[in-house]
Amino acid sequence: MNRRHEVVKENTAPSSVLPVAPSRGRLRPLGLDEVSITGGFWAHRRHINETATLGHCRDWMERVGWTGNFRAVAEGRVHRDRRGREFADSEVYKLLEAMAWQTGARTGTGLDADIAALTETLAPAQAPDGYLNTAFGNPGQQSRYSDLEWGHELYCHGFLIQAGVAQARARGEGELTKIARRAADHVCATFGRGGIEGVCGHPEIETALVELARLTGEQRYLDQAALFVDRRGHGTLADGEFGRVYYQDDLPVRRAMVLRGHAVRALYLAAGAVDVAVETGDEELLAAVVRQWEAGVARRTYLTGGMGSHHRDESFGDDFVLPPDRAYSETCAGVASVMLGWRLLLATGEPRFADLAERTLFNVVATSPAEDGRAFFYANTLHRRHRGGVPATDAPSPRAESSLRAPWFAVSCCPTNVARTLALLPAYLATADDHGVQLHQYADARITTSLTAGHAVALSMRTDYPSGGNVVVRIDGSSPARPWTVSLRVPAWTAGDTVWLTDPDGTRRAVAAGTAEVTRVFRPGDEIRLELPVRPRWVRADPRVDAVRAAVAVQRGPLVYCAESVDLPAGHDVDAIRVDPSAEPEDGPDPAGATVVVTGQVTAHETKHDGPWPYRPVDAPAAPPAAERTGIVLVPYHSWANRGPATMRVWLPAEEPDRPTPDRPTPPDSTPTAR
Ligand code: FUB
Ligand code: ZN
Repeated sequence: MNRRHEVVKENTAPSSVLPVAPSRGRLRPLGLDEVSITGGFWAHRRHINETATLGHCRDWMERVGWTGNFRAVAEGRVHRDRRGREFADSEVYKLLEAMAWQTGARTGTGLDADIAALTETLAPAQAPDGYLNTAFGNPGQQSRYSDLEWGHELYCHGFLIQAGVAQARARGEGELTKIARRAADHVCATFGRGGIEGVCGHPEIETALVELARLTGEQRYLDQAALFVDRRGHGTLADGEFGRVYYQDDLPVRRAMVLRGHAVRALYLAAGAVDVAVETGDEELLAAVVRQWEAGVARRTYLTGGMGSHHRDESFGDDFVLPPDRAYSETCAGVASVMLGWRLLLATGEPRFADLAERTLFNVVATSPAEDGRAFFYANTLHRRHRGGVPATDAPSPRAESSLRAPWFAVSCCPTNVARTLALLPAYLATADDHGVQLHQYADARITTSLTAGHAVALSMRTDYPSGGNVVVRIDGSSPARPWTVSLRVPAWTAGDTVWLTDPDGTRRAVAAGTAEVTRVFRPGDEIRLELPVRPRWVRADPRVDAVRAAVAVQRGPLVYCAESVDLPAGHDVDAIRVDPSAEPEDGPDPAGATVVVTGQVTAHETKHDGPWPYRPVDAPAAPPAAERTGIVLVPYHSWANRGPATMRVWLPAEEPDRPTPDRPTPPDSTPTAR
């Protein structure tokens, strides 16, 4: 038994508007009625999400026929008229979930009518026994559960259930919740003991059933989720094109050592396994997921937090197989990684889970949507070699095409996943326990909660993060006056720099990466100041990440930066950049963090110097001749491709040590071949 991951505390007084509501854990989540984001980076994106993305998704789903599929079922013509991939129903459910959380955050109350209209559309398609799917089981279609490997029926039911839970938590049980419960009852009746002894090719139902159990208090939903988790890994799914590892059916969850197979599948499964482990007190299962997370993060994760390096099967690569130009890093995998990290953080209280979530939120989730919230990256490459075409605006794009975000995809799982994540984002900022409030992510925000019955606290954060690193936490209220603790995550990216924390009495002390705490009888107006050293820094990869061995990247606070061809002189390209890592990267002109400038060379169209063979003996002279050294502008990775077609790279090749540069000639006694 791993004591470190023991779930120690019963959660007794949760808010009602909780995306994830474990009954036990180290930390108690706060609801969307307890935390609000009031300004800054995320407030802006949440506003765009609410005012543009939600409607955009709803309109596209109508346009491509995915909402119409439900009408086609009700009218008995779905076998003829159905549109979209087998999992298209799930996008309607994810949109409903996003809308529901937005209403829970009290800003999106105008969405109630949209939720009602969409619910009315799908309700008549539900069979009397609760089954609801537009691709299977209706007259003229393949029979129910005849293709567990690829059919996604349980996956779709899972998202339906999550939407129903979101409605219940945000606005109280409504029609959508009732539909979701009927679907869950059907799943339990069909896949429970004595039923079909199978699992879905795409995990998702597990986490949904646990959340429904948490909502309703009904044990059978939890039992069914636990059954699904334990059934996986025993080869009930066919050994298909990508092997059973693709759907994590190669090994039981408890025995697996690392995140593997299809990235989104692996991460949803891991999230569901944590949910089951927490509710059943199964420390072995929790420890197994922590072990997989550790190995996956240490050896299979991009600098951006992105996961999954295989385009072919959207899967994790082997250890250290993280090629930047083939990074798949699907947006949904980023969303799923944040979901998993949140559950692990609640269960264990360890800040490392919030560290990765921060990295992933800023560099994957925030990267996907365009500035106007109406186009999205599906794959999040770290190196784009070709400018690519402009994606169609009147038809869905293939999933990973072009350097530009596309308005919609034939497989459009990512936009709705971004939408629901942004809608529930305030819930990821902070937690509480009997002793205080823990701040995990920094944003302008207001927090009000009760630590114990009768001990209400209120605080607010003001910050320019991530442009700057100053965070001011102000105590707005504490009643009655008694000691409690404010805990602040000190991000792992600060390692090596000094982080300062100033107490309300003005005492300033250095704090280390991890968690910093201030405990006292707070008075309204008390302030705690955290000074995070946000400055551009070079980063290198473990040498086993062969693909970027001779390259460096820039990180500034939690943000990863990239070179984009639109910032280079005409006729130059990102593939012709060589940087000098001995010269520190510097902030560009205001506004803070908008650009970073590094020193290096950019030769004009290096690829034009192609010879007949791309290799040369190491002692042969390098071609082309070195260019003048210059300042090279980098921009935050999340902002790339917002200025038209461009090439881009995160990892920048370092100047070759054996290549003379105009102002730094090779010393006469150097022995380049020995380096
Ligand atoms: O299979 C459903 C979703 O479509 C997956 O999660 C994504 O990777 C995409 O393939
Ligand atoms: Zn996706």
